[in-house]
Amino acid sequence: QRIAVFGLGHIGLPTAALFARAGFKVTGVDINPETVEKVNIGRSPVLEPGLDELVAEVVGTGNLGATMDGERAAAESEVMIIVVPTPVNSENTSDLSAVISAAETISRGLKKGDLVIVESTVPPGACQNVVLPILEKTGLKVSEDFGLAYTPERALPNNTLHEMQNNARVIGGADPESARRAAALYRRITSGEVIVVDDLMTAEMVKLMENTYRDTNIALANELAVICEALGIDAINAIEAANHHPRVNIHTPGPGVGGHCLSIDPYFIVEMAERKGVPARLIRTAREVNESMPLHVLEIVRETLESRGKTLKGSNVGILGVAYKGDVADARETPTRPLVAALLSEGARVLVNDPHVSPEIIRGMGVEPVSLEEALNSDCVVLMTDHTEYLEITPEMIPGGIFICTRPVMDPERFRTRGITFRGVGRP
Ligand code: SAJ
Repeated sequence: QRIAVFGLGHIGLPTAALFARAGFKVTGVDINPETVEKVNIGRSPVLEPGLDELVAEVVGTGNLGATMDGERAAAESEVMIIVVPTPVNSENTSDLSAVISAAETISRGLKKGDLVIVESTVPPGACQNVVLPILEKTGLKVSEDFGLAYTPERALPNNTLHEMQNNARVIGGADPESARRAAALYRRITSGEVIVVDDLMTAEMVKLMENTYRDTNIALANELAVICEALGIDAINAIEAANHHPRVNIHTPGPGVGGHCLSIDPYFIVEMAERKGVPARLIRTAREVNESMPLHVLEIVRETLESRGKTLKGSNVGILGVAYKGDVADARETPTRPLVAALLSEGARVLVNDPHVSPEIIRGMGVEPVSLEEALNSDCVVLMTDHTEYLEITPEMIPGGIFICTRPVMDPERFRTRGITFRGVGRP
């Protein structure tokens, strides 16, 4: 069986490489010529542990190749997998243009007996109402002539290869045969449980429910943290104690929720709910709470500087971390971006450091990247990302005497006993 994977990003490339290692002939399709070129010389354009080695191996055996010619790849394959990005636009509604364009390309190579699988995160109903009509424009009929299935990827960035091979996988089909074929295929790359759900839309919803569960629970933790700050309670210690309850798992407060998934997927549910006249109040409010967190950090910085007789305007503020979470290079939807923008508009001098994120991305925020030492040498140091490198920071490394640690990764007492003003999200 030949497989064509449309989209060679964070999820598509590891998926293609794992199928290639399982013995399939896989063609990776991407619209970016640099991505195609890099994969074809056996290198991974995506930073992900183990992926470079795996791509080298399967390109070496000839089981994986990349191309920009999607129509031909579709014509030469029996299985086509769509793994392209689905961002939200400025009105927080889904932008399915990449999925539509991949489906159109596939339709030009679609044949009787083919199976089309969508992995991209989409609003419920998109496979049935957006992808299927494009494929059926060919005159071929789903279930009779070709199969269609949806299976969301749930691997965690930085642990993608391990999770892809071990996580449970949810599959929904346009019909039982489509689901069965897709399930048989994924059993070749994962030892996790393969769960076939009622239909395409159920599988689409499962993915969105998972990320909405996380986002909403993080919002609860963030709201509790802000309330605790006002009451003079250390929220981190309180949450730790509450989580000893056997049925309680309060999430970790922080500077906001970044990344391409948790901060976007809830909007797909909101969009479809509101179209049906259901308000999705809680989910929308959770987004608002999480999106307000960078400005809450700004207020902590302002208050702390003022308590030391300084103002935001004219102060040097060192920012540690641009990535949306520790030890990744990904800065999509990072809470650091709105914080930096707000600090700049308040007239602060902002010194941004991140050992993982590329200097171009930092320049895109309107600041020059600086060394860790320079960032630490500020009036106020704000830790935004829990990169391993930052865990080595000691009180002596903060000459300005103010440390705002927005992640619960440092012991406040260690800094306070050395005369440092230590604050953070949930730390009064
Ligand atoms: N965060 C908190 N508090 C927490 C947990 C996370 O503030 O208690 C923040 C993180 O710092 C980060 C953001 O939330 O900014 C998201 O981080 P994450 O590590 O929870 O998730 P992602 O976006 O890297 O990956 C998620 C995963 N989904 C779930 O855990 C439900 C992953 O399994 C999915 O495959 C991925 O989204 C995706 O592609 O949807």
